[in-house]
Amino acid sequence: MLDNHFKKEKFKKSVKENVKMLYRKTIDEATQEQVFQAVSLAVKDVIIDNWLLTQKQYEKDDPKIVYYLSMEFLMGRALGNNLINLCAYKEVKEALDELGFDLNVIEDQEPDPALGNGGLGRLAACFLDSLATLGYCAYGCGIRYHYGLFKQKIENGYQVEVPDNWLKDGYPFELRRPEYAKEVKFGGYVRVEYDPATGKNHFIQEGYQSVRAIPYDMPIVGYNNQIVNTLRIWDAEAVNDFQLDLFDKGEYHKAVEQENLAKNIVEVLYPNDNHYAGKELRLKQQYFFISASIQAAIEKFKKSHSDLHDLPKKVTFQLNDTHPTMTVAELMRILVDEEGMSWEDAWDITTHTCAYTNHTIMAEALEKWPIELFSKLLPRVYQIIEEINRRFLLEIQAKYPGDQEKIRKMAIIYDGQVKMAHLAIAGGYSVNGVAKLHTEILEKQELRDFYEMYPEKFNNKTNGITQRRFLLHGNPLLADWITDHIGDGWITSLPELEKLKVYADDKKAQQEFMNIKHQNKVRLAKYILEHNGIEVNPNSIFDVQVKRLHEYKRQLMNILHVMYLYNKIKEHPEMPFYPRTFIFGAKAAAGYRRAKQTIKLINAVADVVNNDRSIDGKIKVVFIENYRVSNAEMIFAAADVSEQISTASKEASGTGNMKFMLNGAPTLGTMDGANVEIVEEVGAENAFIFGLSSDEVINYENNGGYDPMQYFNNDPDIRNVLMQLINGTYSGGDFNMFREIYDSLLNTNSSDRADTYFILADFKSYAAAQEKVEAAYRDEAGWAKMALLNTACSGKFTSDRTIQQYVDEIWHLDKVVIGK
Ligand code: CJB
Repeated sequence: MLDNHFKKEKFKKSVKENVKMLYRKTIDEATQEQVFQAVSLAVKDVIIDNWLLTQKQYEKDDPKIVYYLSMEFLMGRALGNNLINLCAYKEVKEALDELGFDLNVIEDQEPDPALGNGGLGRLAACFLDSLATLGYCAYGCGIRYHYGLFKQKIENGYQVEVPDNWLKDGYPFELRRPEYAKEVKFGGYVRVEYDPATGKNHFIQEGYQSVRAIPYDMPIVGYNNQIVNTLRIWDAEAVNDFQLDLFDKGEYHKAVEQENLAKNIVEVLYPNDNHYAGKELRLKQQYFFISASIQAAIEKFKKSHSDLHDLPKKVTFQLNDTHPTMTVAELMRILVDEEGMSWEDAWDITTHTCAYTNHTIMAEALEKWPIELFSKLLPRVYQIIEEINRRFLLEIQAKYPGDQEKIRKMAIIYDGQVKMAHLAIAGGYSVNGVAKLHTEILEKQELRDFYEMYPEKFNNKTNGITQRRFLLHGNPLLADWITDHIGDGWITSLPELEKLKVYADDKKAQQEFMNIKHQNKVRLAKYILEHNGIEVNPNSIFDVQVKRLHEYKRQLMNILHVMYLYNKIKEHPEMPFYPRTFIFGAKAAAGYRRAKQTIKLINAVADVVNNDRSIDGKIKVVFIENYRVSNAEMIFAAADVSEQISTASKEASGTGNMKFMLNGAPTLGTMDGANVEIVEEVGAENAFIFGLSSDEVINYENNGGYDPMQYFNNDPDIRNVLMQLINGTYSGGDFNMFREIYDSLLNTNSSDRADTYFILADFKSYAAAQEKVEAAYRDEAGWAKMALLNTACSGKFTSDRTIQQYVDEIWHLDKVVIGK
């Protein structure tokens, strides 16, 4: 699908024109950043034509639409990805070469739009890519945060957060759409007006403050199919910049407040992952983007349909976790208050239009809002939730007469709090988990009462990732090699990778495969040297753990194991040891103290180990600063070992695990999340599995009986490592620097059980699995086969498969083909 705009000469001309128009410069005077802007505009020009075509086709076909509502979209850079999906990457690379520019350097000029924290936001981005590629009509709806996730600097071993001003130079791929602005109302009170003519009450919000929601659209380019969908992110503006009438009435205060509300609401993404902060501003953000998105969706629906009762046939609102659950109440408000529908009809429509995805069972991530805060900020929406709750409790009572326990556990409003997950389950037609194990835990443990009441709503959708970004773009050498061997069908049909299995024992294929891995390791080593000043050996094993820093993900266990290995090498310098580079990348939430201490510990260990000449460079530890989508692509491509070591039952799915597998890195992990399915696909002999099972963990949690002290007392290796946290080994003699980490593992002076995440229980089986990794790596042919099989068996984990399952089992969308 080579659009003629990408005929090289024409493209070059367009870039030069753009440089001239934008900067009054000739191309050889332009900076790399200016060339990035000019190239992006030239690409956008092509995209816009397809965007229009897509719009026309949608108008003609009138397909069902999914609105993917999410507080987070962790998109990563767009330029390279757009070129990949337009099938124009190589042509543009050549064109730029001829102009004297390197496409890689130009791509590097783009800020990483980081409108998300981690897995949940990146999943949303992969889903948009698959939806467009599969030809489904979908809108991503979110917030145009002025500051995305902070940039991480490491100073003296500690994380320092730097604001991410990603819009500073203007973002070339977005399109402001003021004609679709919506008004969103906060606060005030509800006046009830009885209408004798109809016998109905009308609910009128008064004395409120408003914000104008302005949409910005970003194109989502499908792969090689001319489809361009839309990610619509909402910005906020004051309703009137200068409300003269308010000034006249002396309400200066109110005018300023409205302006501040607008300014604050979209200012910054909350940097928490798997953790709910409970701030009023966050609730404002949620209602802001939901109200605007639902209003826009209803308006769009009404343009081409006369009966709102048909909404469920044409629209699904998919709630990405509980953050957008306000949708249930806002849709009810619009249908009842604005469209004059009966409660019963509105409820029937709502409960056939909304669907909810659960992404975590971590208790601290469960959103519960105090009713005072909620009702003050959103008085009418709160009334509606009260009514939903009242009716829901009647339903529970009818099903379980006299069972107060059910009410206590299931009510939407209880104990002065609004429980968002309960609202999402009651108000929707589907509840899904994100991996088999996770969905099972939801059904049997976390949401058991709801599963018992509505078994038909529950289903599993194992996560997936897009191979277009994480292989075709991120690992071009491997992508080409695969295409040379099995053709390029895998780009849109990942299970075709299975055809690589016949090469698993082929010596030449093995060598080529490992040679590509080596080149990717050299590329990463260069990046590490440039960005971290650490020299690493590409012939060592690259053992990688990259993901958000969270106690349940157990980066701490990883670094404690490094300390243990280092002790062993020091004690037995002669013992055989295959050189290893332990690579970490992780941002910690700004207020998460324990996580930040772990970062310091990793860097402290790195300092000691990397500078100890006596160990001959056998171990290197690298903490890659500012882990994000753009460097992730390079890291996955270069990894030998994929560390997926969360406490079993805690990681809902994981998606990094899939990206490593796709790039040929075997999993070293627990039987948690989607690791279970990875092992199912590739075989236990091609992974390194260790640790407590989720049943064992849950059993300890429910029944007690776990005593970490026992490991400390009985295992001298463990004791030694833990003592080094408090004897100054890694802190230049400071006994207190890592005391809190030590206490968290052994001491119960806090209310939590010590070693909440069973690090000591799993430590020795982790160390044993690590030994197996080393032994396996020494067998070159064996390792090459294992690595190759990981790639060959990763077909299930494409987000194309996940999306097709959402379509078949939840959304029931119609496929669209341009020009048909
Ligand atoms: N997840 O990234 C987040 N943030 C949350 O607040 C809750 C969950 C993650 O979602 C991913 C996508 O489903 C999962 O793969 C991951 O296990 C989960 O932690």
